[in-house]
Amino acid sequence: MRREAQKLGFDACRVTRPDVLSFAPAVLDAFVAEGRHGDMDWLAERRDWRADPQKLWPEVRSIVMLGMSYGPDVVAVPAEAGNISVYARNRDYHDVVKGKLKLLAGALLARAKILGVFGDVKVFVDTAPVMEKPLAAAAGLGWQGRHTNLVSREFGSWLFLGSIFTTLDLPPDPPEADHCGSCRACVDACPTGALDGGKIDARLCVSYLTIETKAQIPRALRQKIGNRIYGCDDCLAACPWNKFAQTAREAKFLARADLVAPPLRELVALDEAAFRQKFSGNPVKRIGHARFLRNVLLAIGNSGDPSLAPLVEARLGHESPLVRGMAVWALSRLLPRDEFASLAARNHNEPDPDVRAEWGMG
Ligand code: B12
Ligand code: SF4
Ligand code: SF4
Repeated sequence: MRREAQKLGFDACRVTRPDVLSFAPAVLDAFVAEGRHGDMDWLAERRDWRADPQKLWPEVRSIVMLGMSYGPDVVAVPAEAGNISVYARNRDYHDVVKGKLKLLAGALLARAKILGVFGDVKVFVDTAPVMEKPLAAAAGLGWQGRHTNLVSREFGSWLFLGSIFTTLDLPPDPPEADHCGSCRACVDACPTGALDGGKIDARLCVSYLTIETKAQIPRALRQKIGNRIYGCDDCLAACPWNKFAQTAREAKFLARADLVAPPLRELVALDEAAFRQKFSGNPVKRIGHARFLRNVLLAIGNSGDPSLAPLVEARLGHESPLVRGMAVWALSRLLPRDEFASLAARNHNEPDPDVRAEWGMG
């Protein structure tokens, strides 16, 4: 199976049992009770399935955990451009990994059949309530670092995870030991202080703020987000184990040239159709045009470039209050105080209370 996995493009393939998450119910409950999941209600729901693969699928006997490297050749992006996180600079990994998981699962069943054993499979890549990181750690793909993601001695922090649940009895592999030692580089690198010793508060994480939340981004965090318009890599990039990482083998994960440092002035001008076309097959499309504009306007507000103000003003009439509100905030940062005040006076009939507050209208 490992040879087949390697041929399909997986970089790591190991097996664990479905009963290895005994600690997970308490951890998940605490995570949700503390509100660390923010508005990701889907994390609070079906916690029993997430914490126990046998509740998700009672027939499961073994779990094959797969890792696929998306090691970048460039991480840093110039401050005047939009920063799309490494994982989202080309094709959506859900599509790429899932296709390969299905092929590998088919090969696994075919091999078993030759030996006279019949089984069943289900494949997941962040498509069901499955705790992929602790399962991967139990299978020995790596360990959960202080940034909470799986770190591998061979691939650093740049591994996508996926799983094959099967009714077949496969011999499990031993787990990997924790190799963080006294390092805290990821915790210190986080721009918003979202990490505390192996735990994350998603509400503070730039990835959550720019990808998951459908709400407005809190004012107190906006400057810290800088030019990040989709996700964040700071904690992953800080990890010393990345020195062993290689550039992704899968061409669909190599960065598209136009997505490495896209100029903010081009992004803010995209209309809905152009947005859909540019991000077709790419993860960014998942947040939709309005939230994308919210993020781009935030980055423009942090750009210090007043020549972008007219493009921002053009968004004051957008139908979404998320966009209008962030446009107001960006203008408050780019325009001289008197110009901003006279613009506010001209927009006195803004209907949304949150956007009125951004104008300082109370
Ligand atoms: C929800 C989610 C998010 C949320 C929350 C992140 C999080 N850490 O949970 C947000 C939107 C913030 C997010 C961001 C990112 N994500 Co995400 N995300 C997920 C998802 C869907 C579920 C994760 C989950 O179960 N969280 C719930 C918490 C409770 O789990 P946990 O962090 O593992 O908690 C453990 C520890 O904190 C610890 N712990 C906590 N409290 C306590 C207390 C005690 C007593 C003990 C012992 C332990 C303990 O134990 C917990 C369980 O093991 C997974 C896919 C999946 N289905 O698993 C992808 C996944 C984790 N994400 C992934 C990626 C790539 C990212 C980003 C890098 C994307 C980006 N560039 O922007 C960032 C990284 C941010 C970060 N530092 O985590 C990858 C990670 C791959 C890897 N190598 O690990 C995954 C696995 C998707 C995939 N299939 O590849 N993500
Ligand atoms: S992804 Fe960014 S904001 Fe989120 S925990 Fe990592 S460094 Fe912090
Ligand atoms: S940066 Fe350091 S603490 Fe964080 S995951 Fe990597 S080795 Fe562990």
